[in-house]
Amino acid sequence: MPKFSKEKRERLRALAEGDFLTTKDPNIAAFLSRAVAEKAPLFEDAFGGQVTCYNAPSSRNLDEIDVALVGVPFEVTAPVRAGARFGPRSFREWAAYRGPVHDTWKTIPFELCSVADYGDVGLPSPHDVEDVTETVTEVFAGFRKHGIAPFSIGGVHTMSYPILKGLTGGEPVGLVHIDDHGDTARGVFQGGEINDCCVFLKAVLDEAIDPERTVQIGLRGALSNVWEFSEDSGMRVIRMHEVYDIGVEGVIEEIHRVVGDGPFYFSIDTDGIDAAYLPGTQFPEPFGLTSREMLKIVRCLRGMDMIGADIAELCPPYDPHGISANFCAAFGFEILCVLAEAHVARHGQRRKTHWN
Ligand SMILES: [Mn+2]
Repeated sequence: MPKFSKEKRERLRALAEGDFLTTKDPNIAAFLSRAVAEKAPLFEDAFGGQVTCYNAPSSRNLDEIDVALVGVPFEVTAPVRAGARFGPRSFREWAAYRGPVHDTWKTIPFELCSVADYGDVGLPSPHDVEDVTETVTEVFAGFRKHGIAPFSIGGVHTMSYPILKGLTGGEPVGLVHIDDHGDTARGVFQGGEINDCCVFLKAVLDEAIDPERTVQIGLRGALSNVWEFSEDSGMRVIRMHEVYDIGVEGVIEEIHRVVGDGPFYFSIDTDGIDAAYLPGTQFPEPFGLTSREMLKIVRCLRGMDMIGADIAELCPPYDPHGISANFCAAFGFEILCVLAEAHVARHGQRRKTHWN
């Protein structure tokens, strides 16, 4: 083979000039030089130092936060496998490798909003379900008061009830809910009034969510018969067998039709995802959504008025290789981008994240 021509060699060498963070995208370049100047721990020291969600700065000053990344180590009421209390810790570890720029949209949440890792909600009586519920409600009522959009990592799904109660203050919002279970069971379960199976029934009765602006996606398997309240109250329930029939495009159409332009919350139970993609969950089920279907669903929420989100039931003791936490962290970055864009659209202004 002949050697490259002089012209070709020079062109290729010119393209290779610059350093590791060089980019011709002016927005990304501006962000990166600011991040370097502020010593943001985004690209270095991935295996040491302080670990925060997406390397966001730590803060509990509610006046200076637009989007809060919050751990909720809520374990009491776990019906099957134990260990969801370690979810936030595992999530943070994997989230350190995700972001800061969306690979397709080029969204940089840190340029849009003041994003902070709030840390974990402190639970002084972690085995007392009423105390835990009250504590979580109060923290999220504080976020509401300050116009903060929270993205929470559980913890069992029971947490979404006090989160919604505090965050909405009884002004109902829509809900996009991905789950193997409907979480709308009536009555007492395993001896508890507040339990992992009645989360969204209680949220409806507290007027935190409007069932007629709610879509539940992925229901299947065990306990399928106990979610009658969902359909009876007017929720759009897309059971897994219907997802097979209408495809993810059909699911997306239904989300847009039912939730519309108004404010809504996004809640993901990790057991909604097929156990092959996400084994580390409190009660795994086969025949669920694939990781690619999940990606299409979260990306369809862009431009909608998402006021908060959570990922529940990540269970690290059953996730020895980090597959599940890695999924949650990558999926969570998609959520963070949607939340940051929605926050800017709602408030009509931007506020950058600063590391110093
Ligand atoms: Mn659930």
